[in-house]
Amino acid sequence: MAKYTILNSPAVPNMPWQDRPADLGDIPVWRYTENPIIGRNPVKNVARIFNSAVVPYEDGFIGVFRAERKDGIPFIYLGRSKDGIHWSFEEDRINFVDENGKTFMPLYAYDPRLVRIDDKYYIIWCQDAYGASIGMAVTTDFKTFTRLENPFLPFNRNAVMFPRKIHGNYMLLSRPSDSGHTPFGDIYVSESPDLVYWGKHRHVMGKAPEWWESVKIGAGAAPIETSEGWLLFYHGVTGTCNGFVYSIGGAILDIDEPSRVKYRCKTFLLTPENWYEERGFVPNVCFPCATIHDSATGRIAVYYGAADSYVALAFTTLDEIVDYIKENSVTREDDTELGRR
Ligand code: BMA
Repeated sequence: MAKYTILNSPAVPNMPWQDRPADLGDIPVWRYTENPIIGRNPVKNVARIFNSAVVPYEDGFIGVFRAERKDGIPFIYLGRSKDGIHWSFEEDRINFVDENGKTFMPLYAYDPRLVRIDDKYYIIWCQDAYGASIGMAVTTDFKTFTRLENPFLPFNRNAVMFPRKIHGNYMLLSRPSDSGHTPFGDIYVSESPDLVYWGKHRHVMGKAPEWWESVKIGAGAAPIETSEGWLLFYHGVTGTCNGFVYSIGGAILDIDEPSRVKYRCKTFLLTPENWYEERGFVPNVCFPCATIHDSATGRIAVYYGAADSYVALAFTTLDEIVDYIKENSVTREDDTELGRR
């Protein structure tokens, strides 16, 4: 019998999956043995795909992919897959349009997240808005992608939408930043009745004294609604003499007031260890952007960018990850308070 349950989310019996290896030891997340699932030069004119997001769609999966083109500029490409592991990509970047159907492209677009709310799919990414900030678009058919108003002023990154409204409002996590490689950063949540006006900004959680997340943190995958609260996979960054190291962390947020952190794992869940995480365009990066999860079994697949060069996959189950986060949890006042000052 499962201890915990995934709420308001379908069964996805065809999701990618491998069982926990017998010799894994005290580690709550295990890598797909055939990682990386997307290698170099995956599409014409694209050098690398990484930091990308996927959802179940029709009888398979669909995703929005950060594609670094051969001129070095990132855009978002659409990909489709039957099994969530082998992906085929459209040859051209997604053509975003404005409310009149006219092409309206950002100067660049990266780190997309993808979330379904009712029958609409929202793409949220980082782009230029006279400085690095957040772009958003909506689609119902993955053919027409209509831009929405940019939710925030610059500078901001790592915006991640909740998969349902809370207090009747859409909820968006984000990480206010600077225009460069940002040496600071906490996660905030903002709400909107209409996806145009955003407010009620609350602090969710900050960088922590634990060294692996002592420089900055940022939301990763869209939160998973569970019987224990919103399960959030995020990234935590430490600084070394050779630059930043990005690891995957886990927290559980209050279901009605997600600015309150119920549990926060003091250890990372996954940190760069394998060649595709340690070696690449930017070494030592594990950057989660999506999960696929099956409410029937509690299985969770985490999609993460590796070394700004590849897409990789790791697995866990709801029971294992929630117990691990709880057993290793430390929360401080700025985590558990409402986040309003
Ligand atoms: C962050 C973002 C990510 C990237 C990471 C490591 O600032 O730009 O896209 O994966 O740096 O380079």
